[in-house]
Amino acid sequence: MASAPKILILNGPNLNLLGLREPHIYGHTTLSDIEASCRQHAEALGLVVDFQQSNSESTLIGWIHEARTSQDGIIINPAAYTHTSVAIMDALKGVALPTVEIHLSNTHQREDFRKVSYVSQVAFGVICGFGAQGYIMALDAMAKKLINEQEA
Ligand code: CA2
Repeated sequence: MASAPKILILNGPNLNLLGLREPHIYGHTTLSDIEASCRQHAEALGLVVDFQQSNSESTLIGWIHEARTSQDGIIINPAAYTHTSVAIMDALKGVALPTVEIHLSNTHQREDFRKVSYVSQVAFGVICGFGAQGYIMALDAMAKKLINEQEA
């Protein structure tokens, strides 16, 4: 890959409320804080990021489709759609880009319905329970896949 790999970072419904509500579950970091640290870390890794959030399943699917020809990988926190959306799973499968699924909380320690993820079936890795640090870990995993593994 000659130019810097491009990574789409997608955030699902209600993640725009991060840091503003329910800090006992999701912490005090806002989504803007996460975006800033992703941009800084991506630059250090030699990646370019497009960071987006939507409360609409349709909008998220549209961005996934657009990524097929414009991005090299997808990092996604599908939020509640993780547990419900066959449509997002199908879209990710359809574009066939390397995908990492992330969650701020440890979904396996929470309600039973959060233990099911449609997206995990089409992700090469899943990170959960590390808070905002999970986004940085996902960028590291993506850099290893897209840069280091090409050179090996
Ligand atoms: O732990 C995660 O990252 C989740 O994807 C967050 C989702 C939840 O439905 C998933 O099961 C796990 C919820 C995102 C909502 O974020 C809020 C943040 C502050 C206040 C209210 C909601």
